[in-house]
Amino acid sequence: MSNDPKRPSWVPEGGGEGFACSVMDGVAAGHDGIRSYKTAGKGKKKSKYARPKLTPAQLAEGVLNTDRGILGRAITLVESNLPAHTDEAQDVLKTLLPHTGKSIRVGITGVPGVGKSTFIESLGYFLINNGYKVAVLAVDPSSSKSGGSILGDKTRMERIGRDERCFIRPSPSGGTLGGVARKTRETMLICEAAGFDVILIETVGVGQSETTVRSMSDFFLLLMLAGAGDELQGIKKGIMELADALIINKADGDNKRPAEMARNEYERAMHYLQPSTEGWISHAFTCSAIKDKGIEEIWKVILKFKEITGESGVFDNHRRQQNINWVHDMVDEHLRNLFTRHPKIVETLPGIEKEVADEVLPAVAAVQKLINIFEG
Ligand SMILES: Nc1nc2c(ncn2[C@@H]2O[C@H](COP(=O)(O)OP(=O)(O)OP(=O)(O)O)[C@@H](O)[C@H]2O)c(=O)[nH]1
Ligand SMILES: [Mg+2]
Repeated sequence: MSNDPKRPSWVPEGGGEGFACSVMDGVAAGHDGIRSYKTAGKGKKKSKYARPKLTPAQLAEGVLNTDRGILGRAITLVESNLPAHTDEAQDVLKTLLPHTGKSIRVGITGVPGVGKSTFIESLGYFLINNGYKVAVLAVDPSSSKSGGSILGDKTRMERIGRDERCFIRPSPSGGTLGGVARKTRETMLICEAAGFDVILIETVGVGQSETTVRSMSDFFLLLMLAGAGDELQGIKKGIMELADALIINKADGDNKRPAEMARNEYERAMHYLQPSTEGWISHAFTCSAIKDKGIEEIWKVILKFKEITGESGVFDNHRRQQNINWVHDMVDEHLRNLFTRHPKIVETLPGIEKEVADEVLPAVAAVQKLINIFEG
């Protein structure tokens, strides 16, 4: 062994400077060279790469100037679960609120694989080439488990992914659907304040996220496939009744004719459904997201919707009602959390549940018992 601790074993003794290899001095840090949180800040001066902390006013100003870096930081702040960040995030939002609301918010749903992301990329591409600025968001309550599928889309949405006129934000991972919904809604407001005038929101996974996205969008699109069968597509009448337009995607190649037939069928079926938006009759269309066919027609439908509901006042009323519902939803969620996390409830709930399951205790009496415990 050499006495020189910096000489690797393969360098001959006395190899001197002629060898490019030598072991560098280490840094006081973890195995990856990044200072750990334990050593960080202890007697060392701050890294020159550390970003200066911005005040809520600075963040809001950056968003209003469409500074993409600051836009990302403002969104990260509203996505934070740290209680310390909540007040700051709300300060930012309060400043931005007067600058929000000028976009059209389009929700896009449909079973996995129907082509939502492809459709968003095609519509987004059409829109940026027609002078719009587009923000793409997603609501994926499972993203904390799956890693977020739209994250892959960000690289897949090649035509819009790196364009300045477009901003793509993967679904926040927030645990509960309520948490994800709050974050997406606030992100949407921040994007509007930054000047994005079309917001496209993709639902990921089948389940409750449809109604959540519906509750934050002006126009709700349901994408479907021809010949897949309603049960297979997991489409319930209720979801069709939420839609302002129904689109049969993948109307290309051999699938063109079946898609047209499916469109006719759905068009007939929709006569029997409740309209999703007052004063608007939802229709069925076909498109090929991959071939950019039928996209412009759908955009025209969305503009027509905005015009008609704007004139009748339904558009604004809808948004006002959505804001109110949002408050109620958050109160519900907060109260539910207070209840389910209450130590006495945590302690007694399993026993009471068992009594109800065993039919020893009637459900109503169980509720009364739980509320009495909760109210102490
Ligand atoms: N032939 C054809 N294929 C399409 C069309 N649109 C999407 N696809 C294909 O369908 C597959 C699924 O498309 P995505 O856009 O990822 O579908 P998605 O609905 O976003 O799927 P999830 O995010 O997993 O729910 C991909 O292989 C696309 O290339 C279309 O218009 N025609
Ligand atoms: Mg997708």
